[in-house]
Amino acid sequence: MKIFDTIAAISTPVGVGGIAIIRISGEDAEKCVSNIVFPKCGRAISCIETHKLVLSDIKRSSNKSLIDEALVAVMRAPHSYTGETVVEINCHGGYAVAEAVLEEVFKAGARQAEAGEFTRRAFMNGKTDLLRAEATIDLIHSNSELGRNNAANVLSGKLSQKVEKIREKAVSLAANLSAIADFPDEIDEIPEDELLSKVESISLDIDDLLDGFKKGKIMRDGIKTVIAGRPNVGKSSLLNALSRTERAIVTDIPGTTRDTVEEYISVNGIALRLIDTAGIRESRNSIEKIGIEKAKECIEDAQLCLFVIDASMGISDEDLDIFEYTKDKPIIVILNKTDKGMACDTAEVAEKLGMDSGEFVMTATPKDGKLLGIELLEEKISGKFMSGNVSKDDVFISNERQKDALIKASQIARNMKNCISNNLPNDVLYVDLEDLISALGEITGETVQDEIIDKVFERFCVGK
Ligand SMILES: Nc1nc2c(ncn2[C@@H]2O[C@H](COP(=O)(O)OP(=O)(O)OP(=O)(O)O)[C@@H](O)[C@H]2O)c(=O)[nH]1
Ligand SMILES: [Mg+2]
Repeated sequence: MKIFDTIAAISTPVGVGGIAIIRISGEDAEKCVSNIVFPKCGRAISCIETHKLVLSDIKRSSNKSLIDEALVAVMRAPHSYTGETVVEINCHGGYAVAEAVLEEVFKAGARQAEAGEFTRRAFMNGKTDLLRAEATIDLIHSNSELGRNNAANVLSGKLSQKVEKIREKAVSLAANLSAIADFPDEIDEIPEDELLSKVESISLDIDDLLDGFKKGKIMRDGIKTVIAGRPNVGKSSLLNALSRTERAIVTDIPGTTRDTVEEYISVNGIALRLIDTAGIRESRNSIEKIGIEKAKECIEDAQLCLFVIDASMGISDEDLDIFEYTKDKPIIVILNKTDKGMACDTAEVAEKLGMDSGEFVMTATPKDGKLLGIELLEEKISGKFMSGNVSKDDVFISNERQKDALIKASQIARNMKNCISNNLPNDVLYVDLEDLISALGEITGETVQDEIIDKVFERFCVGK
């Protein structure tokens, strides 16, 4: 166990709420509260059972005036989140109480914890690996069911186990090669086909994990989705229908939406950052012009474009001009206002857009009428990004750091296969294998550099 100084922070968000939690971790955690926490049972905090909540008076150290009544728990090392002794004070929420308690804890010698410092200590003390630490922050930030489920699975160690299994295969092969090199007369060489199949198996496992990245990233970060089209085709109505809100203003005046309007929604467990934009057209109005420029910028960095056409008007040259902007994006074409009848047939639209009409979704989103096609649209959106079923137990890598280390490992494995096919000596293979083991160790944090660890914990909030 490494020894650090004692840190403290308010772990709950700032603001009015039922409770606030002050967390203190370090060798002197108990000492830092011994003069301010007075259990109602009359015992000193040092005599309180570990991992048990005790109702206590929290008093100022100077004049023993009462700050609050709180539930306090001591979790003695090494059985705590950080691996150090941790004290948690569950006081009343709000602005003044937690600040007053924290001030007393600082006076007693603790210092303000930095962002993610509690989890960083857990990592340094071997309580968690880097994958699981990242999952902690992903779980806190998750805003969709699939994102939450994946983060929870990673936190439970499922991904670490997968990586560890691949690493074990590589370590075992390295041990074999090393034994052969040390005792060439006693241990037989591994036949080429057997060697190749061992490396192939490692390579397949790595690529299998890499294949899940796209899904994992979408689960974690969601999809930036822009609704685009001509004025008045029903873009804002669509945002409202998908978000089940009246978030965007809907009127029959073309050019109603000027600025972008955003709403976070969940579509079949996937988070969508849904952005409604100004209808694109030639405009002389300076405000509308800015809105139209913003719409074009939004389309440029969107991951999905919902391109809306007013089916009751048919497809126009203006529609086709806007479609040009969306050309390189994953796109779903929506034929809206179908309740008013169709002025075009889908084959004609498909031909003009150069797409398969099976890709279209027909909707009706009248202000006070019946919505149609919204569920189908949701299925189309999720289907576009989540092909195949995702089971509750599946676990995916989800960030660039994990992906980069796996790509490195995958390239080394490919290189090893070439080495074997070209009959290069085992010591060349052994060097590659060491690099591969190190790349896999980077993922779990076993062989990772300090700067990468710093980057991981930068994303954390204070108090976690
Ligand atoms: N009948 C019918 N009316 C619709 C439908 N969708 C939208 N509307 C009406 O069409 C008008 C324009 O709808 P909006 O959602 O504001 O259209 P928009 O594309 O956001 O328009 P701008 O913001 O001006 O670009 C409103 O009067 C809506 O009630 C639909 O499916 N059927
Ligand atoms: Mg609008």
